[in-house]
Amino acid sequence: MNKKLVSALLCGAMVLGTASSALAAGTADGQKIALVGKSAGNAFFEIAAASYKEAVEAEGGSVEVVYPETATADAQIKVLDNLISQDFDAICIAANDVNALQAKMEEAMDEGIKVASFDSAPNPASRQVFVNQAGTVAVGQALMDAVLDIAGGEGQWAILSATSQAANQNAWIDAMKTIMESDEKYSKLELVEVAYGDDEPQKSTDQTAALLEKYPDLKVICAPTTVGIAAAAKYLQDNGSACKLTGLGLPSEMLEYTGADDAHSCPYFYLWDMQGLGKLSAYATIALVNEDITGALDETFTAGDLGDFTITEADDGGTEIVLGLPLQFNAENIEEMAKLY
Ligand code: RAM
Repeated sequence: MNKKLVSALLCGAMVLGTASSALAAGTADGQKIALVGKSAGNAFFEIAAASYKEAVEAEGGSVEVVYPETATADAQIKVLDNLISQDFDAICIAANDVNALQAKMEEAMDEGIKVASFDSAPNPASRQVFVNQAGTVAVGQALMDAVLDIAGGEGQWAILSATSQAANQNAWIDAMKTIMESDEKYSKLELVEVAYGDDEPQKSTDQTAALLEKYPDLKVICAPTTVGIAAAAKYLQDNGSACKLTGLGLPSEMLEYTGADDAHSCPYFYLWDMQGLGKLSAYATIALVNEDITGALDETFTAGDLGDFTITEADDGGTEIVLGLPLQFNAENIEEMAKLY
């Protein structure tokens, strides 16, 4: 069925149904949106989804949050199959693979469903918009400089990633590698391994233990995943390891491990405004459904009280909407930030 028609009918029904009680029109009145995370049980997606839902509902729409059974493309394809057969106006997804979702995403678009993405981008042909929480190079630069600083300018370091196919982690890792090659100041750092904890706490812990065993002189682990960094932080701290940690984490999950002294495994780490990520992704999806934007370069839209955003060029040849800069969390601000997310 033609999704635009359905959406128009739904909008009409909503307006008729609420005309007497609520006269204020929301920009998402009657919109039905599905939000798909990378995997269940990850606080990162729960926090983003809560803000996303709140923003869409405040504008009169509804959101179904769906998680695949595992952090794989196959599991997301099953979810997409199911969603495409229903009457959603839009799907917003954090992709578990850059290319593997393309056929499904194209099928959704052919059905008239708007396709947005956030956090982890499927390739440009698979999406209309991508909300990037922070520029890919900006994240790579922040992490590379943290590794250099924490290692004291030299020595072995390793990456503890999520899944080997994760679009966002792989983009950050590529950015880190390019930055490391680009400046002499990183030349005394040796990246010994990229390990994968699959965004599962136990596997991430096991991978941390294996890295320490394989590389007894390891100075720093960089975990660009909230699940991986929390697992590694606990393992390193519980074992009094001399190896230090940085990466991308949720302040609430890193509170007891963050500090500049030997008692803490992580001197500092990064993330971004999580509530902002949910909200901006929500407004980008709404704008797409309303055809205020199509995802083309230089288009602009208003994301509620976050203000105006412009669609810019992404590193992968597509376009993106960047929320802001990566934020650093350290001994000074961790307590305050842990209250937020
Ligand atoms: C994990 C997920 C997510 C990533 C964060 C930093 O929660 O892999 O995609 O953005 O870490």
